[in-house]
Parts: sequence; C-alpha cells; structure tokens
Amino acid sequence: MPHGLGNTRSSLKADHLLQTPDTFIRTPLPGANGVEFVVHTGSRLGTAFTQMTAEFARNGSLAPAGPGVQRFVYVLDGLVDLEVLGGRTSGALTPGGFAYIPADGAHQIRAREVSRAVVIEKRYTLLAESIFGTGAQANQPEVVIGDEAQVAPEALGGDEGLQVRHLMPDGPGWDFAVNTMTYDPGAALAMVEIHVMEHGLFMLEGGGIYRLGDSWYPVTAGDFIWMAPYCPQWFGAIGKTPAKYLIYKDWYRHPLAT
Ligand code: UGY
Ligand code: MN
Repeated sequence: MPHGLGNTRSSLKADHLLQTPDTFIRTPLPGANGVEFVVHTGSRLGTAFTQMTAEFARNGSLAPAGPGVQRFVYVLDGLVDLEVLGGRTSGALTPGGFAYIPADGAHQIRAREVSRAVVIEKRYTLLAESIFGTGAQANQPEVVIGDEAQVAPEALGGDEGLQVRHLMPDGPGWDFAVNTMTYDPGAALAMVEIHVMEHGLFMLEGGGIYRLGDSWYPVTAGDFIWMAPYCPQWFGAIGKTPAKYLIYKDWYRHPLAT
C-alpha cells in the first residue's frame, strides 16, 4: 500500500530528525531555475545551518547564497558546473565532486544534465567575533573544489574499519567541517558521542543502526539526519557492504560567538 497505513521510519524529536525519502516534499526556492529542493533542516527547525537536496533538471541553476552566507555543494548524481565569477576558478563536478564558496563569493552553479546535489549553507561567523579581546589574524576562507575519491582517508581513533575523509581545510578561518565517514560492515563508533556541535548527515551508501537520543533507528542510503547540539549519537554498520555518510558540523568557534 503506497501510504503504508501511516508508517514511516522518519521521526522528529526535540534533539533530532530522521527524514527518510518516503516523507520528502519538494519545494521551489526563489532565484533558482529548474531546481526542486528538499529542505532537510534550517532556521525553521532551529538550526544554525541549512541543508537541502537540490534536484536539478538539465540546465537548472541555483540562486546565489544570501549575503554573508557560505555554501558547500556535494554532487550525488549527474554533472554540475561551478564557475566562480571573476574568471578565477571553475570546475565540473561529477558524483563525489564537491565545492566550497565563501560568503559573498559570486558564483554560478548550473547542471549540465539531470543532477542531484547536497547543498549546505551557513552564515559565516567572523573569527574576530569568536576570539574575545584579541585581534588574531587567520586565513580567510577561500574557494575549495575537490573530489572525495582523491581525499586521503584517516582511520578514526586508529580503527582501520572506520575511515574519515576531511573535505574542508581545517584552521581558524573555517567555521564548519564536512567529512565523509566510511564504515566496514560491522564497524561502529567507539563511543556514544555527546558534543556541542550540531550535525547534518546524508547517508550515501549502505546502512546500519543509528542511536539518536534515546531511540535506535535502522537507517539506509538516501536518509537524512539532523542532530542537535548534545544529541547522544552512535552508529553501527550492518550489511555486507560498507556504510558511508556525509556529515556536517559547526567547528572552531567559541560557543558564545554569534
Ligand atoms: O565528527 C563527528 O562528530 C562524528 N564522529 N559524529 C558522528 O559520526 N555522529
Ligand atoms: Mn558527532
């Protein structure tokens, strides 16, 4: 029965959202042409970042990010052209390709064919607002274009079964991180994490069990998860193929920074 008699794995609680594809509703957004969005999380849910899946028709294009807003794009399917205006940089992103555009960086994103991409946006928190009483200098974020397959993995806490790829540069200039985490079948986080950072997570491959707060959920490729600050979290991979997810977190800012 298509409606499943009201059943879904999706669940919204005060400190987390599991959103499964059967509950996705598409919406247009102003300025974008030929793109439908699944807005997974954002200010309406009380998060400090926005995460969406953008579904592009051929030639579909995104509007610029808002003033002061950084953008990160990770291509899931298709072929997406990025041009950073001023002739400085451009790239053709295929699945696993990603790009970061700093706040107010003029750019164009257009799909050359039917495509799908994760789009994460966050208002930039100036370092000066976060280091109280100092005039510390830091690298200003710059455009990043990359391919996840070319990023060297690191074993998490020495566990070779759990490989992390850091897609963003790390340093005081950058106020968020996006990583992929790949779990061999049977691999798991070594601990239940409880931390100040919030997460947006998109399941790319495989599946397993996610603990969120006091609930345990079966999750699989295509699912989205939001975890609020301090949401207890743990994942164990189940199945005969690796489980992999893309995960956002706010990073490197004093908790009193706006
Ligand atoms: O980076 C993280 O906090 C990551 N280990 N969290 C997670 O996978 N839920
Ligand atoms: Mn975490």
